[in-house]
Amino acid sequence: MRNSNTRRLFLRSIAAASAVGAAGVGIGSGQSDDGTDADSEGAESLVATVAVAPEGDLAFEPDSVEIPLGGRVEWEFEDDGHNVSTYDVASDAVSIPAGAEPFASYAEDDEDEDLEPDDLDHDAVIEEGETFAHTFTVAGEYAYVCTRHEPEMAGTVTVHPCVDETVAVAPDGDLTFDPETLEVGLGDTVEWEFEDDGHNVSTYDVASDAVSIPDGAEPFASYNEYDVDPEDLDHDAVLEEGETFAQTFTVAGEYEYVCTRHEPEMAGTVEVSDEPDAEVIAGPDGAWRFEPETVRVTAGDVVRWEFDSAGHNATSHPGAADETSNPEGADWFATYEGDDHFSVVEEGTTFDHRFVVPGTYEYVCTPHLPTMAGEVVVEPCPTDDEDSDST
Ligand SMILES: [Cu+2]
Repeated sequence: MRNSNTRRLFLRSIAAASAVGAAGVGIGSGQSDDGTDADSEGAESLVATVAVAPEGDLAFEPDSVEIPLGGRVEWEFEDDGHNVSTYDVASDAVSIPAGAEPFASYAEDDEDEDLEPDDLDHDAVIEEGETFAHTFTVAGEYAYVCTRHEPEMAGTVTVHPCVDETVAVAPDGDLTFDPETLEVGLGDTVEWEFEDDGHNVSTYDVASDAVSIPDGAEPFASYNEYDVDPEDLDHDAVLEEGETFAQTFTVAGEYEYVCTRHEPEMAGTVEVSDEPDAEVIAGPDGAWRFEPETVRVTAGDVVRWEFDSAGHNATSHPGAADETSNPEGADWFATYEGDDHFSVVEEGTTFDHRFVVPGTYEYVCTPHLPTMAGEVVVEPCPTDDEDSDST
């Protein structure tokens, strides 16, 4: 169940956001689906291959790779006795972005993933000829090691965000954010581009009295670190000119942020609307169909289902029907939790899902098969020619 914790948190946030102005709220559930066919579209840029211990060398080759959001890295083990790990209980040299989940080549079985990090066997290795793959659903920098051969055996994966809007930080050296107020849609990603040294972006109220975030949202900062309590973060930490910071907004509402070094002059606002990127009407006028049947979105986009009549559901769960399918490494989605695939929702319910892994998702309303089915086609986000390093 890779990334399932992150996903559930996200869905809870989305559900809370959707409650405003909606007659009902759908709560989704999901988990990784590794058993279905990948969509080959854009597969070349989406997948990076890393050789583990080529010719017996204690190295990852290449030792750094870059992929877009929703992309996958495949580690091909060319010798015995190695692993891939991002668990900080196993190594001091690893790091992952705030909001991401640690992963390792020895924590891929469901039963392993239910274990606490301390209870995993961090010395477990993979044999020559085997492959380990991980799909990245949170943008940022990942530093990983082979726990048996660090510090020699270490590598990085950079996952580029899908940026919807940008904000200039200290343009021309001015103590401002430009634009000062930005309006974005639900699930959108904002990237702050630092045009001068010595600034940051923060919504932590332990750092400033001037910040605020909506109920149900998590505070964020350009100096965020994985699994560090707000009090223990360095709220004076700054980025350098040329660096960027990206944040995805999954809870609607108003976010007031500051540069902790230059407030109150340096302050800005992001207004996140409740607007999804695409909408699907389920059961329009009682008809057994999804309208439109096919929606096309970009990685990182939010699709909202509005149930116009009672007795329907929407699910891409691999166990729900033969007709369902999800891209390799992608989370499936469903309007219900658990395995009761005939659970239906009430009229007026809305259900949101943010699609991160590109490919084609075939979903159904199980009570009304075979007529009631639809698909979501997720395109990779456009590649940026410029180097955009996320922090
Ligand atoms: Cu139906």
